[in-house]
Amino acid sequence: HGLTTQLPAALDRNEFFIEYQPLVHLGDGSVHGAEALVRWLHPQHGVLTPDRFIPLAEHTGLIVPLGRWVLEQSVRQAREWQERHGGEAAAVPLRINVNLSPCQLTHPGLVSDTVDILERAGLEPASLCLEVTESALIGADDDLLKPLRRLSEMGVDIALDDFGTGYSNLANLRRLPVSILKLDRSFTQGMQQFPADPVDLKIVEGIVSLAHSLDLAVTVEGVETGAQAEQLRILGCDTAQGWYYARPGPPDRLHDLALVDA
Ligand code: G
Ligand code: G
Ligand code: MN
Ligand code: NA
Repeated sequence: HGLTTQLPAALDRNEFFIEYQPLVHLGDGSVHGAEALVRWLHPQHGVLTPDRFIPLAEHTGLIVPLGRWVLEQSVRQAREWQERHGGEAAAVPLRINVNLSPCQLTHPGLVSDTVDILERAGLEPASLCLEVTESALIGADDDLLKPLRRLSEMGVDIALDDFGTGYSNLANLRRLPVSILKLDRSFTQGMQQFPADPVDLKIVEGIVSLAHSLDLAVTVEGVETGAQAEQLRILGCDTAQGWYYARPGPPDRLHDLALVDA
């Protein structure tokens, strides 16, 4: 594959960049933080989204240095937002969510790299959330969970991404070092009409109630309309992300959004 062989040079030449999509509190719409989403500005093909190259990077192992680069950029960006907002003086510092591939989980440098990156940027661990897909943790043994547990003990939040699309048994949640469920976009799609499909409502209601009883916060993805936001808010979801609030964009846009409701 052409793109696969071009990946290492692309990292050297700085062809990757990060867009940030805001996460908001469903209660009042205020900005909570942002998710970092990597893109590749390819010299011939233009902007490529992660579905085009993350699987290739995972296959070749380049995801480890690429993921470290994404983490470092995003953590520095979060620190910069916080400083422009008054740093630790801000009531609630803006947070940053970064996606982790399964290969990064098994890489022995994960914990030390993360600690290093946070320290060098001067960002509190509690301002970082690492997103791991539900499928990456299905059947995870203790060796796989150990680094996540260490990060969680340091104060880093771990979110279970695309929740509801895997086959994980809900009782299994208790043994995962996870503090946030990111409800998959497919559930949000079921809230498109008002009132929403009663079965979808029951399912989301059940997930939210289980999550809260286990002290997990619930983030919803793919919110595209006000009706979806309102129904998910009534169901007790905590934070949301989607085109209704903002598409992924450059870092300064998040700063502007956060200032508007500050
Ligand atoms: O909006 P977008 O097409 O960027 O996101 C597609 C998917 O790519 C997301 O679901 C996300 O999980 C994944 N993704 C985006 N950025 C990264 C990244 O830096 N690392 C990894 N591993 N996955 C990412
Ligand atoms: O990590 P994850 O796969 O959840 O990344 C989020 C993905 O969802 C990205 O590809 C992002 O561009 C996309 N996305 C974000 N908001 C919306 C939305 O409101 N609707 C849809 N259809 N996709 C969205
Ligand atoms: Mn994600
Ligand atoms: Na997701």
